[in-house]
Amino acid sequence: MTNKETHYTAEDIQVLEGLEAVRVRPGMYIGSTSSRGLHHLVWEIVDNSIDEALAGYATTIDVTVDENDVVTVRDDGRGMPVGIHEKTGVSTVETIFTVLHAGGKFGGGAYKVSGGLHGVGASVVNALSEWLEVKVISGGKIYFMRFENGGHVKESLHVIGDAKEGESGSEVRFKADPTIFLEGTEYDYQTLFERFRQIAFLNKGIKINYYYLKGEKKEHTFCYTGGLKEYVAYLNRNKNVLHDEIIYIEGFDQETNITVEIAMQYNDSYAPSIYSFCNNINTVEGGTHEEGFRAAMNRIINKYARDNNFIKKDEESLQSDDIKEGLTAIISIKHPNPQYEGQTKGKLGNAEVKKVVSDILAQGLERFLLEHPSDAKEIIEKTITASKARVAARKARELTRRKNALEVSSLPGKLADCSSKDASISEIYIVEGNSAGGSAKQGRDSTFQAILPLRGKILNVEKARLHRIFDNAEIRSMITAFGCGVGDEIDLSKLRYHKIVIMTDADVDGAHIATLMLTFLYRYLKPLIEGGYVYLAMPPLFKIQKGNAIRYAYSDEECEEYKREFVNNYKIQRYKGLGEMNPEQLWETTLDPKYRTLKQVTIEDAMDADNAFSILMGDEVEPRRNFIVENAHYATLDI
Ligand code: TTJ
Repeated sequence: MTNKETHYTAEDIQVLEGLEAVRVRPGMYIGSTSSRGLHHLVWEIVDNSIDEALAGYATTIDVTVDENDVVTVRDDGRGMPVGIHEKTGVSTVETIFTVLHAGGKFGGGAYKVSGGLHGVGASVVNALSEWLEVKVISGGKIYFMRFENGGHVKESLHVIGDAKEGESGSEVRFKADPTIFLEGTEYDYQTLFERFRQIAFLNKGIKINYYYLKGEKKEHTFCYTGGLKEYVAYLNRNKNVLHDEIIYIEGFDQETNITVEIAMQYNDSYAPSIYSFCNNINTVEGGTHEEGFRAAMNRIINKYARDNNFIKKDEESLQSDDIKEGLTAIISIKHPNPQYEGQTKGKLGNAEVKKVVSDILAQGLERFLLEHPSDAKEIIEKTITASKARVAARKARELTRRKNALEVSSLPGKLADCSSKDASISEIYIVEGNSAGGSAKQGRDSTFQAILPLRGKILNVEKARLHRIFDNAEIRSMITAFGCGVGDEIDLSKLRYHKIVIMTDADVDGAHIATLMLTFLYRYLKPLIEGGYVYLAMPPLFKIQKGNAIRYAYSDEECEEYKREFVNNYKIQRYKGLGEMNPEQLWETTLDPKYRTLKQVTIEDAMDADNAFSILMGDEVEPRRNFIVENAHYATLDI
């Protein structure tokens, strides 16, 4: 009998109530029902195959997204258990897909590594799917089962054929429920690509075949035998590295069952790129593994510098910031029972982790420095240069503070502030150019909108040292206007505006200025981006007018649409710059909360943002040219 729909047992009803709870409050399980939540379904299913690979039983994972938004995930592991589950009385496969939080409990002893932040279980995916099918190959047989309508069993587990000799594995196919995912069920090629690449970097040797069959068919295989070493090489690919050998340290702590893996390499830039992971999840808020990393780095680098006379007895020790400068590092730990805390649950909280990471790193790093004296020399000299720059920067900062204290009002003169003192409703528009600034000042609603016009291009922060950045008048105006401080001293409770809107012309120069601005914010005011306070204004590209009817178009397509609407006898104005708009037009199109479009700037993938910045701002010409050529279609050229 395969069709169970007609008679329910008490247990069935309990199960269905569980899955129904997921459908009533999907956000509680997958964060949101936006595109982000949709992608969560894929992470959730793929995590299971990763676990099987980490347990040593699967080598290859295939992920296919087809024309109809159906996702198939397959691995060559042992196959999910097909026997009857003791507690539920139905097959373990069915249990995995119908009982909330069943994941992990059915495993053969190995802990669930990928869980943690996602870790809500395959049943949640089932609950949010139009239909879901499972295939298991094990013990010489092929098993199949199907669910429909958010997890209702349509066909319970049954044999559909014989397996090939020695073959085993698991396969899940599902179609997300469009009545749940209101932004649609279409997966983004790039989002999946980047996550699969990251998973492959973080788990050396695992092979992920990715097939994206929607539109122009694409496929890609990710497999990195060098793991984190290759990850660091990749992150540094457009930078000048200071030593050829990537520092790589791994260790396992028997007592706590924690695995630690760290790779790092210095480059000649000033910003650190340090990323930490626990169980393959990026811990964006850091935590105890990063604390352990910092402690060991500080101790061992200082010890080596002193032992080898780079720092004299009476000289100051190197600080964390000096040691971080230009360091690209990945810290990846695997923990059997991770605890996350912090605002976005992105901070690892387990106290025991600090010492485990610190001990393993200290030992490995000390050994690396001893065995690679010329690399060690490059590294220590870099950190000493950084410490000298830091002392100079401190002096420069003290200078700016004293200046501010002397002024009657510390707010910059060019700022047209808003009258509201309530930061939660206040906005500041950073506007390129004085003429646009003038229009914005006249067009705005001054109760809650402040305007800060900036002159020309702000300093290229990647190339400049910290102390020079604080000399720059434009940068100082921004910092004082925001009111929240900068760098390590940032205090978001003092932020004077909860919307910081960057408004530049919709041309190549404007895009460049916006990039410079974002670079600065990313490097020195990152919490503002992380907190979702930063936006890009989207001024229209065209005005289409017929008689009294006016339409503003924000893209070429939209312009074509309005042309069709008006048929003939219309006038088109192409805005070359914000300065061409009068105050009323600027208000209507770009400032008025009722009609404007703001694009929120996120650090969805800080690593890629970092890379784009380095390519555009760094010293290397070749990658910059390639980047611009590859992305040239994003720029709107003047007709
Ligand atoms: C657990 O321990 C006994 C042998 O099978 C192990 C297991 O469950 N392996 C496993 C599960 N491999 N792959 C999965 C799996 C794959 C996908 C795509 C989805 C799910 C929910 C599990």
